[in-house]
Amino acid sequence: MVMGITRKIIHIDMDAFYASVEQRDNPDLRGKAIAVGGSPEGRGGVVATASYEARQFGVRSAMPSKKALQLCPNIIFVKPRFDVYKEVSNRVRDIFRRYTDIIEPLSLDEAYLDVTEDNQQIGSAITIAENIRAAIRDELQLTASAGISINKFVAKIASGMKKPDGLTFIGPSKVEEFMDKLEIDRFYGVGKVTAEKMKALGIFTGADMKKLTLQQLVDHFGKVGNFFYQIVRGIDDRPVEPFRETQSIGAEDTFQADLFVEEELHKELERIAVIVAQRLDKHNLKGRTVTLKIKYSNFKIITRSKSFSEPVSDALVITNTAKELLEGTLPPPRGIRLLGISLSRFNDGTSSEKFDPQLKIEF
Ligand code: DCP
Ligand code: MG
Repeated sequence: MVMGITRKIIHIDMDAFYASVEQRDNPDLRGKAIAVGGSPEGRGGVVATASYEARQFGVRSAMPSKKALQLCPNIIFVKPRFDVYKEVSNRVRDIFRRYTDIIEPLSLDEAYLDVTEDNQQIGSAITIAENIRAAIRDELQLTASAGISINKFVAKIASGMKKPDGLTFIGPSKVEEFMDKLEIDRFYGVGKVTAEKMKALGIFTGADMKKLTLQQLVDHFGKVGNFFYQIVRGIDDRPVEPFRETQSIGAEDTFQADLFVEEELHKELERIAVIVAQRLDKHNLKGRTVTLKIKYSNFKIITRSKSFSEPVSDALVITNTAKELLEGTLPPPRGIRLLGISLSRFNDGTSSEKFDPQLKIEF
């Protein structure tokens, strides 16, 4: 692809993925409020995802099952079947491959596709996205939503706009207006803390952000300020990267007040470990190395790691390892502002799909 050409990027995201697969495979669950994951008594565990019927009651991903049960007393909890989701995910990727080889999966249920030049010379990204959605519906009895635009950032947000079973196209001439109106909470990659900081600065939308100079954005937000500067102007040159290897998966949290007490730190680690375990599940990954990150009140950051001979992904193992790593740093020299846990050194079971550079060159 020659730089400068307007790219055609599609982002596809399956609708209520795990829950839809369960409803597809078990007719008794169709039309019903279901949650995949969590425990039936509402004791412990969190919801991986909920059917759209359950979402009407406010049930959401990552919600404790206890809360889900309160919101929706008739909810049915279903045990996840990750091997089935992985298989469906592979079938969806086979469908993508009919149209392009430039596919970047973000998780089992979503991927970017670059169809600037598609394999069938269809030309229209909208037609390709509709064909893909139809194939997923006809061949897999599932629905997916699509976002189409000139870059990854806009395509990804667009795919969420008409969920479920929707398609949203943001054409080249509409991108800047789209970004102007976009609320910063919906910016992909902007977490709660950053969002609060932006609001305190009077930045609520892309248009607000555009009023800041590059220097101001970098001063306030560091390196990512560069990205913000570009993205509000509709510029996102990140390529769709096929076979990009995930290096690490983790989660971290900045606390309202600095923490000192071991019990409190343990509670936070337990919470963060559950999120990490969920993310690993979602990506079907296990890691050999667990890393604990600690940021102190003076912004000094330290990390401590432990490696296992076998890859791990279990929340309890991650929690205990993180606690053990924390132990070695106690008592804290000063208040702890942030804790993070990540896993790396995966064997992701997809190594057979690993990139063969020779395949890429076509003359
Ligand atoms: N998932 C999870 N834990 C989370 C979020 C997601 O285990 N906190 C899993 C279950 C989802 C799948 O990943 O089915 C895909 O995540 P999405 O965020 O795309 O959510 P869904 O596909 O379930 O719903 P949507 O229709 O909103 O895309
Ligand atoms: Mg989805």
